Amino acid sequence: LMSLMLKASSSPMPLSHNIVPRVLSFYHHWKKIYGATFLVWFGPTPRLTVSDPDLIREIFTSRSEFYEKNESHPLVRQLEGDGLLSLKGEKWAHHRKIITPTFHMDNLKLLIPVMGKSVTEMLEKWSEITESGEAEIEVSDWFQTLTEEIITRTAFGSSYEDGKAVFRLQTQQMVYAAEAFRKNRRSWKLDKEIKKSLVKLIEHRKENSSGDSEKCGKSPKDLLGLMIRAGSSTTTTITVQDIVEECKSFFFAGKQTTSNLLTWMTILLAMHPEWQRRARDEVQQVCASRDLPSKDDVSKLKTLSTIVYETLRLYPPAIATIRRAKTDVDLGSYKVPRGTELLIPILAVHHDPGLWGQDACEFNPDRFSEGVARAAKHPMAFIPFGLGARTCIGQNLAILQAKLAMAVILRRFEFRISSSYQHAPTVLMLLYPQYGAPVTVRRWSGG
Ligand code: MNH
Repeated sequence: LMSLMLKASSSPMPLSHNIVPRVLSFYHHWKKIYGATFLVWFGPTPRLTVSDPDLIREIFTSRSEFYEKNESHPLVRQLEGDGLLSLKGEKWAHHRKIITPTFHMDNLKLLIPVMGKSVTEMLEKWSEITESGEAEIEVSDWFQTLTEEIITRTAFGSSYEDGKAVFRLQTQQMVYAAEAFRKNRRSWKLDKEIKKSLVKLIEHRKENSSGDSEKCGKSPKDLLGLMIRAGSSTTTTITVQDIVEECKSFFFAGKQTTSNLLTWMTILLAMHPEWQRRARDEVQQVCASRDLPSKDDVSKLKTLSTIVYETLRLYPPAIATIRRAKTDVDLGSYKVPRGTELLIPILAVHHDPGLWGQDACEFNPDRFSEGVARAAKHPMAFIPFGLGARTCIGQNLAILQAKLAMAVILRRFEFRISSSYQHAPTVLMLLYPQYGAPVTVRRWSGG
């Protein structure tokens, strides 16, 4: 390992803060020697890195019954809660079934006005800032506020105000945890407070739940409502504690991921003005005089879709995921002993020239013009949300949100990358720009 690291660090590539080429150079180096699947000892645990898409398919879908999720680091587990992200077996299946309706497109589309309102409010503030021309803003901060708003709505629906207060605490908890990965007493203390507040919120909603039953068909199904209803039916068992954990899980999984997507998308469009123009032209044409794109408009924004996908390919917020072999199992021609961890290096698969061609590291949304399945040489080469039964439950929400927000932004603003921007994708759980995303915006009013 040491010699590989030295070799990589003395490569002609300038040593930058950009971890992407560094991760990729290790990966390509090992792959050249050992092939697409190789073993790395991760402390005491043998961990197989699997980047062959045929084997990825086995793990995620065709033979997924032989694999399970691994346990997160205790601090991550505390942040993410014992919810969908980390549950296993029957309890996972039970919760997944209850929560799935939250993410049906018919339900999500009811959120469009809410999303539109949040984006519009954000842009009104941008308008004030750019009153006298252009202004530099830190887009990742703005997008976090935006995605927090949406995730709070999808989780808590009519209990939005109380939910917002709890999620504000959870944001603080993440800051504490990130600041002091080892000395995290404050994070544990706050965890108690968050859970206490959630219990109170849930009890309150239960008492007042007659008003938001399924009868009022127009109000979106939120996680909380669905879980409370499931918990009070006679055939299912969901405790208040379970609901608490799912709320935490939701926020953890849904806020930063989507704001990172929006942030990378903005960076890429700021650096590729020709694509920004193409996307804006499309929005103008599709939305015509409608200020807020409708659900149908959103699905017609094809160029914008390819931009979202290409962003997720180059900068997948989750750069890897891990499974563990539940029993001794054959993986392709490998005999994998029980307990082995399998790392699926999403970032590396997304940059593999064998799958994506020699321009694998370049931004070219056109590669998605024939759809996601045909963008690469293998349909399993694009896996920003994982695959199979445990694929991301929030992917439609994330994509809808990203397209809607960007469509509204493009109609009112143009932007370029600030001269103070330093390209440094780095990982702290997720892939994010280490020195932020300063972008210079100015109002756009037709061209
Ligand atoms: Mn999401 C699982 C990435 C947005 C809620 N998410 C996953 C997985 C990936 C992922 C990868 C699968 C992990 C694995 O197989 O080990 N998620 C993303 C990305 C975005 C995202 C890249 C945005 C961009 N996720 C969201 C949003 C929500 C959400 C938004 C919720 C509102 N994700 C989840 C949940 C799971 C998950 C819940 C776990 C699902 C399960 O295991 O049943």
